[in-house]
Amino acid sequence: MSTTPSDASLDPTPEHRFTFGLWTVGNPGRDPFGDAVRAPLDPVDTVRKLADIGAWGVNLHDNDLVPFDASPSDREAIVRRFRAALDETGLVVPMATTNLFFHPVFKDGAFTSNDPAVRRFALAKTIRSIELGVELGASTYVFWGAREGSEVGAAKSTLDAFDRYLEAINFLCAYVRDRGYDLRFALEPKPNEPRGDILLPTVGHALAFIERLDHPDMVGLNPEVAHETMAGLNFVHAVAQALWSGKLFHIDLNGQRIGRYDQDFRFGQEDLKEAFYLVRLLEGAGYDGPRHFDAHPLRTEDPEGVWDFARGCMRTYLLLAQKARAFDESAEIRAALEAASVPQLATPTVGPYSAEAARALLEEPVDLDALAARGYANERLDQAVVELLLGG
Ligand code: GLT
Ligand code: MN
Ligand code: MN
Repeated sequence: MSTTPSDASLDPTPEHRFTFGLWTVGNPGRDPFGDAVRAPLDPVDTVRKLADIGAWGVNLHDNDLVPFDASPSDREAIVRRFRAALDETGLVVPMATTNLFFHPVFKDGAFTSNDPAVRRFALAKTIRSIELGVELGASTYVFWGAREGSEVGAAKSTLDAFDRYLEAINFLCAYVRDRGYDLRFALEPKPNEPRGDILLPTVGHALAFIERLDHPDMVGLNPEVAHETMAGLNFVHAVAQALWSGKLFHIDLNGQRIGRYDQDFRFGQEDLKEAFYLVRLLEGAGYDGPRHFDAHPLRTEDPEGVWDFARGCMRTYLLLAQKARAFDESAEIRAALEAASVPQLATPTVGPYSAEAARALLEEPVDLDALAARGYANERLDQAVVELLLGG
């Protein structure tokens, strides 16, 4: 399959549903040890530039657009100007979220701070931010529990914290229903950073939490490559379980090496094979939500490098989608999958329970020696995948 730069199928278009956060391309490169290396971007310029390079949408925290201390009239002027840029370019805002982590007031948590006044403020801030998101057309609202955690075990009753977390999400679900908004919530797990330990650290924890809510149907997941990888977990498995549970409401794509700080690299910068399996899963399962890049340009980049970064995220996704199609069309891969018995897993093992079915199982002759001795040809299959990816 041709992958030359002029290949039109590698040009991002709004149909690909690629989105970036204002905070992603706008990241000035500040880190715990060093200052900003790039000037802040004007959100209106970001919208124009994203539309220009073929993105579909832009996502935001309330304070990416409206400063924390803006007056109501400032807010109105800022939103009007941003809205005009969206109208002018056709860019959409599919997702919005609240910044519940930057201001010092959230140092002990937002929905799970020990101080009820902080918790009430966090809810009020989220309600105002939901209003902003709805005004801009968002249909997904993300909750990343950055500060919902601890460093000192004795400093927080974890059981109480879960009660307060549940109370907050229930209250906000009820608010959205009361207002009649067409908005779903997506929880974004992360194991640590900025807290030493964060509640709902993985996709699995979040899936279990959702089942305890008053309106579990309204709430799903926003898994992020970097976050599951930081926990040492298999991101493709996590996304598959979210999909299988009907809970993949959104996804944060980026790159991450295991065992490091939250790197938020360009999509595909690390572990290309896992990135390939991820794209294949999303495309094959007919996931139709945004392909959101929650990543930062490297701190080494000047303003031009920012857009190399953004174009790179989208191009790598499209290249991997092309490889996923090649995978499905390859006779060699198909034969290797057969040899590994992959298609057989789609066959029910025993079907629904009946006493006869159980009896038949117990009476069934089984050649354990043959089953124990058989191979599953995984070496052949993985090498075929490597060769497909390397173009061999
Ligand atoms: C922050 C974080 C991301 C979250 C964003 C949403 S903010 O950049 O690192 O993973 O998705 O709050
Ligand atoms: Mn994220
Ligand atoms: Mn991250």
